[in-house]
Order: sequence, then structure tokens, then C-alpha cells
Amino acid sequence: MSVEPRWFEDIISARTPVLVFRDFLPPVMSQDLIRDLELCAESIRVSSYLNATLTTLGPYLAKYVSCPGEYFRQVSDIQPVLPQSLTNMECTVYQLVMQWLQLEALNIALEPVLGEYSGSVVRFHANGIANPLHNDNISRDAAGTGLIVTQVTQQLSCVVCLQACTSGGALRIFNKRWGLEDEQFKVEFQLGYADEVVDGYEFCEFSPQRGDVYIFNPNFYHEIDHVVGTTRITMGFFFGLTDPKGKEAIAWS
Ligand SMILES: O=C(O)CCC(=O)C(=O)O
Repeated sequence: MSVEPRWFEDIISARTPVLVFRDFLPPVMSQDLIRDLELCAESIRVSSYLNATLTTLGPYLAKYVSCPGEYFRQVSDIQPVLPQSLTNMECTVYQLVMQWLQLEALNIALEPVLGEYSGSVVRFHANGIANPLHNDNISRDAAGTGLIVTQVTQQLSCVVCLQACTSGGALRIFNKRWGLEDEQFKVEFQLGYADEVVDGYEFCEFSPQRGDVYIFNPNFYHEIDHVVGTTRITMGFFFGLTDPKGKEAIAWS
């Protein structure tokens, strides 16, 4: 099973805003992982911004672009705590993405001297939580750090839905790619961009269900609607191409 090569282009250009493999994970796999995540409750971190709260297990690089050494320390501290079921899930989904996009390699990024990146992050969106409008672009956000992930040619986001919320929690992807001129819409100490930046742009809404795996281009503005009811739990990672033929990729979170 693989997608047409043209589809890869379509995700990058967002002609296909989100590519979904519905119900990929067998229920037992997500149930086992959620049970194991409860045992790691002490390692779950809450990052607060003026307009958002992110609750995560495992570090995400965007938080540490001004201190990458701290990111790699966090990666090595959390590694022994993470359950095997999370590593297994990561491997299964990497295999799926490779097959899907006809990649010859997809490996966790390795930084010379500093070590391995985090291969995924688990995100918890409890009742009432939303994620503000933002876009992800590591070449921009970590520019000047010399980190190898800043050299990828295309950055895509892959998300696995481990537990769906009762309602709300939709991912909304706007048909608007980030541009330098958008920096005027950034608000200090807040996560993301003011809503005006996507005024008049079309969007696509996707409500993930348990077991779904989806891929989209995070350089296009996106946000997550307020969650209602059961906590929305996802595992996600970014990946980007490292060779001119578009066959090799590295992943990080
Ligand atoms: O959880 C989601 O649906 C999307 C998460 C996100 O913002 C991203 O992967 O960039």
C-alpha cells in the first residue's frame, strides 16, 4: 500500500490538506499505550503561554530552539521512563509513513555530538483546551543553531490519534502558507499568530478518531478547536527530506 507519488506533492502544496489513514491502529495497541502512559504521569509537562497551555510527554524542539543542549538533556532523561509500547508504536508508524510515501529511509534524526532527537511527543488536550493558530517550520525557528534538522527540504507533520475527544478538537488547516510578511501578526509571549493572518482563506477541518494516522504540511497555518469531554490524546512527530531525490527522511519532535 502506498500513495501515488503525486500525492506527496499534493500534501506539500496542501492541494491535499491532510492525508488520513483511518483506523490504522488496532484498538488494543492504543489501549495498551494509554494504560502505559498513565504510569508515566509524573513525566508529563505543562508549558503555559498567555494564550495556550501545552501538556506533553517527551520534549518538543520548538520549545528549546534557544537552548538545544537542554532539549538533548531532556531527551536522554526521558528515554528510560518511556514505555516500550510507545517505541513500538513509533516504529509501526514510521514504517507506515515509509510505505505510504515510498520513502527508502525514515530514521530518528541524530545530531553529531549532541545525540539522538526525540522520535515523538505525546500531546494531551483536556476538556476546554484548544491550540491557537500557528505554523511549524524548524528551518526558520532554529535558524542559526546549526542543528541538522534545519537542513531538511520539506517538513511534514504526522499525528496518530490514541484517544478521540467527545466532540470539538478538530484540526483546522488553512490554505495559507507562512510568509515572512506574516511576522507582523505574531504576538509577544503568545503562541502562534493573530487570526487576521488567515482572514479570507479557505480551510479544511478534520476530526481525528481513535486509530487514525494523518499527515499534513505544518507550514500551512493550523489550529485545534476546543476539546469537549474526553481528553484528546495524540502522538506526533515531524519529518523532513534529506536527499535531493526525496527518498530519505529524518524525524524529530
Ligand atoms: O494534533 C493535531 O491534530 C495537530 C498537531 C499540530 O499542531 C502539529 O502536528 O503541528
